[in-house]
Amino acid sequence: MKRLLAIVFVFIILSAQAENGYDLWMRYKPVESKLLLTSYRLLLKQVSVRGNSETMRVLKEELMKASEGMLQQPVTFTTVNSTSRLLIGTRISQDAKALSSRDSIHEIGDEGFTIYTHNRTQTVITANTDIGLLYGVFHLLRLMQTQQPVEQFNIVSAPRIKLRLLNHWDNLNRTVERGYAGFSIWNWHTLPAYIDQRYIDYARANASIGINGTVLTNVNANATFLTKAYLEKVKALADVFRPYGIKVYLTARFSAPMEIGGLKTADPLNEEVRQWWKDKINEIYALIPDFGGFTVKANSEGQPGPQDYQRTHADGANMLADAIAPHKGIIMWRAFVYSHEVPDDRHKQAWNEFVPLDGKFSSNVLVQVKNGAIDFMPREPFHPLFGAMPNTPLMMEFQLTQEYLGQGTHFVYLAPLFKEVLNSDTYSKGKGSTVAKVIDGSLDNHSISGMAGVSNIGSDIDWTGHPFAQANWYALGRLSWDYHLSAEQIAEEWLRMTFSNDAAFVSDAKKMMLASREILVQYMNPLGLHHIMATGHHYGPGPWISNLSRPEWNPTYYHRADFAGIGFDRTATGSNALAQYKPEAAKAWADVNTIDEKYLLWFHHVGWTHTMKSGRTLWEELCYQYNNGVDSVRWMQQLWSKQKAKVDDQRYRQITMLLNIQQQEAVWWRNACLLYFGTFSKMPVPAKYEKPDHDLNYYEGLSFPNAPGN
Ligand code: BDP
Repeated sequence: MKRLLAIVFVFIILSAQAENGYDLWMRYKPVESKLLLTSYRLLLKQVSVRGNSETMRVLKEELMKASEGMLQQPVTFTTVNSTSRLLIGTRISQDAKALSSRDSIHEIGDEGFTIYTHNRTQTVITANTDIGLLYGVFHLLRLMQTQQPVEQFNIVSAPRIKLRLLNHWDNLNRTVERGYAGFSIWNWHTLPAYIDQRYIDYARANASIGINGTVLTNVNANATFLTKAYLEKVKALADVFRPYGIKVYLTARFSAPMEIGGLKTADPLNEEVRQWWKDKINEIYALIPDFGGFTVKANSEGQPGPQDYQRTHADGANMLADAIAPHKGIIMWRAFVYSHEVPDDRHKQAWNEFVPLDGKFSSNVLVQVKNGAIDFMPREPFHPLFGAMPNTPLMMEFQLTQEYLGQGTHFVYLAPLFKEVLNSDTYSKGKGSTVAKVIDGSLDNHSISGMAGVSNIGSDIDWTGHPFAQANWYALGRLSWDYHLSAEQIAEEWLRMTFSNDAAFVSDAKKMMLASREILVQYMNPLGLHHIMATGHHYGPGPWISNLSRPEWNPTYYHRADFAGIGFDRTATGSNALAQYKPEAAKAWADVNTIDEKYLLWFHHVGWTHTMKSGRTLWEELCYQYNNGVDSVRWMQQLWSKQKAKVDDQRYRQITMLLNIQQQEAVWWRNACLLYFGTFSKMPVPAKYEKPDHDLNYYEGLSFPNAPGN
């Protein structure tokens, strides 16, 4: 018996230490520095908290959890101020003068907070709402987790973007479209009666980074989610998320009035259809009074929509917007549209369809635009719609799940990609009209604004499959709160909280994170190549594929390799997609000799012997890029191997194995692409580079009928 107990005890200890990634960036590990420990303990010993809403309850729970973990000390909560070092409550002004000189409480809105030090002894977290306080507490905890001093605060923080959302592409049967981390975390079968602890931890994680909404369902929508039984399930989730400031949203299937409503049409101008949506929306709000609204994919990739009735996107969006307006809900109408019946360059189609509709959308509609004009590629120029629809609030859609960036196995930190897009200048109102200013509403004076990330979350124990993919979820939250944060700053925070405060580890791991996206571009889609993944599942290279029914689903459509050269001519001599940008923006890409070569083959069809800035020919440069990408993955492997003593064994091994896969796949990409493009360039790969271990036939013959996420 004793032995059994001992075994159980050892097991409990070991499993408590096991780092499987479930705790994300909220691990609350013991603070090692004695000095910091003393000051943190003093601060959290007794905390005065005013208010007793559900939000205040979860705020206290979080403080308790963090304090017990980091400081091995419980928190005593009181409502009296005098002896507490930390005061938390709405509109506390211990020091009214200091507050007003600090932009004041008035400017931080419904979600912002301030943290200030009063009389050198008290720390005050205050806000206009309890949610603001919760964000303030998470901010304070982040400072402690990353070992910052807590003696002197003067922080004012408010989100730059109003709707900070995750988009789950999750289906009724728990598969996740383009999901690489297991099944959906929503267990529709056991909802509403069973509340998985994951739902609560999901809410905590999101609140800790400022995410305030979640679209629960796939954009390729299923009308069943709008039936009574499923709305009860959605309500159960909404109830869990509410204290954390998170609203739920759904995707609306445009043909729902026919599929579940028994109507003969879904024409947005038909009275019965309009009434059906009004009734449905009223039903939703009776269950979920703070329901956020709908995301809609319509007339895109076979989805139903208003154009089925010769109506416009605006007709469709406004019909829903009018029905939801009395409840203050919003409609996020996606601009991801293209049609095989339109012979024009796919790059141009969204712009062609949406720009004429600018100003025609109701005031509670946002048009949701992917960051680039084609589709979540490793690198794309910014979408030409940004800056082209000043009378419509445009929101950003990024993809966290790495559909086209190595899926579940490649180490790719996406903040540099997000920042590259946000910092791009549209020139729509002169220099400095960045994409960030378009989407935060400041450029064109919009009062609603949004940023969404297509979720990379699934049922895997560590949520995202690849431990480093958690950083992409984290980065979306942090950047939608404040896009001025640098990719480096975000990486550093995340690493310290998720792995370790060890300076050498943070420095090495940060190097890997910051280089990782460029490395993937090199071994996958260098020099502006795009959409040359195998079709359907998008796993691995498939530049040779040309037999799909829709031309724009074929990689050959995008790279256009021939004996003369390679690349898509989108200048005036080609599709002229360039003309959709303001001339100042287009200028940077128009000339094959001056263009930033990162975008070269995106905009130009270039001869194989064209001289690049490096002095190499285009063919040599392509060979160099692919090989350098592979070498750089090997560099990542080496750098990671040095971290063994610095991180827990489980995640160390996990990442080691994943980097091995990434290395093999980078080699696969390089070999397949160079062998294939070489059939056009008719030039050999320079002898100094590694020889491919198979011929082109071998690579063309690989098939993956069960690749995930499809
Ligand atoms: C594509 C995905 C597809 C999505 C589509 C979308 O391959 O699964 O449904 O985007 O965003 O990239 O609607």
